[in-house]
Amino acid sequence: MTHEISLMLDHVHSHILEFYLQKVKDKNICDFKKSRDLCEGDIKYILEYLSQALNLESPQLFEDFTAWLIDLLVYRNIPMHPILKRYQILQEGIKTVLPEISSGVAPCFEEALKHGSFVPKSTETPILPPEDDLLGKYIRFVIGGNRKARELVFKELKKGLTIFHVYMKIFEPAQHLIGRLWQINVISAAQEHYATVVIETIMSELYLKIFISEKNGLKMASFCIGTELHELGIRMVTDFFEMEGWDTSFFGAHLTIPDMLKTLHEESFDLVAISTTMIAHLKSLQMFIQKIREQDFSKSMKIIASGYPFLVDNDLWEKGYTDIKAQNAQKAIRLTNTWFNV
Ligand code: B12
Repeated sequence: MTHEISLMLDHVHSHILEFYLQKVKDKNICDFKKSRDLCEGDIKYILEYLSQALNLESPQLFEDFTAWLIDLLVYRNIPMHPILKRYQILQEGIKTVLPEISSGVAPCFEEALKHGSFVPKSTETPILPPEDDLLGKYIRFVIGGNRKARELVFKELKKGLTIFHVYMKIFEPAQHLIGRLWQINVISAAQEHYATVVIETIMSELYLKIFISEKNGLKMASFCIGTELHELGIRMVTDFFEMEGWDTSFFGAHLTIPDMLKTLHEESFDLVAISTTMIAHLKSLQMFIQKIREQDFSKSMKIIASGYPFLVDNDLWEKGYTDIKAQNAQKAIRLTNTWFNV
């Protein structure tokens, strides 16, 4: 039902936007002349997330987005009042342009406004792990732009630390913490980018250790969906499959659906793994999976999808996304190996 509401909302998107901009101008909510584009951009963004949440009947997705947005703005000293106002005008706009969907949309706004999501989750700077801890050292080097981050990882690998440990106990928590520090305006986007590049470099160097496992005869392809740029997670998942004996191909981000289908068509993969971090890409993910399922070549192929939105709403797996419900690489490997009798 809310899937139809999402389609209707998309259809009248430009009218709601017009209503919104007019109201903002009339009520002089922001310096409209100066910030028209910003205003338009923001509201398009909000509408996109609202539509994604409606499409999947998942108000939690909109609530999660709202909480994230509030944190982001508050830490940049942008007061919360105009944001609240924006949501109100948006609701008013939907009611005016398409009154028949207004009650269907309401639960999303209600969910977003309850749980105190209009209050930042925490106003404290997250505490870095202790300085003498491996993760603590690594993260300090990375934030400081210090090349010792790479050295540290290789020294520990030499001492016997596993790639699994490096990925899951250093890289993943460090990246999540770095993301939070960027969100609350403690570190810059450039520092965040540097952290990613450090990991990408190390991961490439590790290929010599990863691509040596005995093969089990199964092939896996992995992608990020659409314009999703968060590649590291699915790249790590792919490496774990490779180390488990799968013959893997990591295709990364920014391929169109026809390109991805062509790739799957050309080689016979047993498994396709797809990742999305941004809630905004869930519709593309749904479309891609639907297209794969329509192809003859997919009859014997298994599909797994995961990433951040699946952790926000655990029910997403049941909404036609995936053959195997696995939120992490280990579970995905265990379940697919069982499925293929490995
Ligand atoms: C690095 C980073 C980037 C890099 C990505 C570079 C790259 N090559 O990957 C760049 C700079 C491109 C980027 C851009 C953006 N980012 Co960013 N980014 C991050 C950051 C800091 C780290 C991501 C990462 O490397 N994670 C490490 C991996 C190992 O963890 P993971 O992704 O969770 O993956 C694990 C699991 O989820 C799981 N998994 C994932 N996929 C799959 C699939 C399958 C099948 C399975 C089984 C498991 C699985 O397994 C993985 C391993 O355990 C995160 C912070 C965070 N909390 O994630 C923000 C973050 C994700 N980004 C964010 C934002 C907002 C953006 C931008 C919109 C910023 C902007 N203003 O432009 C853009 C959007 C780009 C886009 N269109 O996708 C927000 C998202 C907030 C939200 N709730 O929507 C975050 C959370 C930062 C924050 N705290 O605000 N980002």
